[in-house]
Amino acid sequence: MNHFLRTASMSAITIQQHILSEQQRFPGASGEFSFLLSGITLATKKIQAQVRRAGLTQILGSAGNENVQGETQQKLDVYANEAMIDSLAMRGSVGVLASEEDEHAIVCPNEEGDAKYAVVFDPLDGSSNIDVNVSVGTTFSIFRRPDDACLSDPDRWVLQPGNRQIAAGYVVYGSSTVMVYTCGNGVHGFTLDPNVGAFILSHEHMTMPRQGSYYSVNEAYSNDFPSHFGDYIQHVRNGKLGRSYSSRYIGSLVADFHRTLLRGGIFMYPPTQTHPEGKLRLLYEANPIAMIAEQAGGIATDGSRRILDLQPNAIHQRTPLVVGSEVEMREFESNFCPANSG
Ligand code: P6P
Repeated sequence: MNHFLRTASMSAITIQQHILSEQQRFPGASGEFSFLLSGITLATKKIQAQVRRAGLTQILGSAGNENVQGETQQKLDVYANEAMIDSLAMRGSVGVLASEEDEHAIVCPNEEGDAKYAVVFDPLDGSSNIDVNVSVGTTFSIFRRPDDACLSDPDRWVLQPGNRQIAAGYVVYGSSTVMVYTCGNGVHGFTLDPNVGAFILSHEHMTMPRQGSYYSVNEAYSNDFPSHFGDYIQHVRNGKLGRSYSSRYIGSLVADFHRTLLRGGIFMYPPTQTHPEGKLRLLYEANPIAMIAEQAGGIATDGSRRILDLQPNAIHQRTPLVVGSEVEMREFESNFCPANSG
């Protein structure tokens, strides 16, 4: 094999190279946007290094306190949160951060006053699965500063509807570490090569199958769900969508959604008695997932309204989430959603 062929076969595309090519779509971004995204990739490499060693470094177990959600913070939650903040706060172009682990938005040091972006994230989603070695994930969502927003009112930077995200994505720490992101120009996946320490393009232009063969819901709460959700699940179970389905539920949103993105099907977290507004958080769980889903040809609602059109009023606001393939989602919307089916 001649040199060029050999080189070509080795020329993997790193996420940095891909981000730079995406950068061209943001005139005037002058490299700040790609620098911001590289801050996220750096943080997630640090997080995955700890997730991979959790059982070895006594990092398991709770940090002994609770986060704003009233959930016991795992030490890895704290580490992951600090990794994201440390990697993003000093990027210059970032003015405001909002994290699942912090009650209030974080204003970043910005002497020039020219910060353009806000980043919202869940540093380690599904962390209750850490000690049992089940996949967990990091989610992120990036907004431009609203024209009339200033750093004295940080909430204005992040309380934007998901349709204003300029980029969103997640990292799933599973059998391999995969980052999936979109800048509004399709969905692309990168697998971390631990030998090189780089995210390498492994899934270009990801599209969700029009129909899958999995439904994903915590069936322990079936008696709690509004009846149309249970009716729909029974409809799917009875083969009314033209095929048999399997149930898959990991209890880690990023992992459950990643399977739905790759294999199709439907994921549902309906309202329950414990969480009548839904359990999942709009800003840093539903919104990034919904942007990825729509960019890949899927659909994401709160059971009746498009997730990306919801106007948030609070950073930790919760929402029901129904997300998945076109066939399953249209069937739910047309024949089971009270708002549409009359
Ligand atoms: P349940 C993890 O705590 C999380 O926020 C999501 O990652 C996951 O989809 C959901 O909660 C699981 O909730 O009530 O089924 O355990």
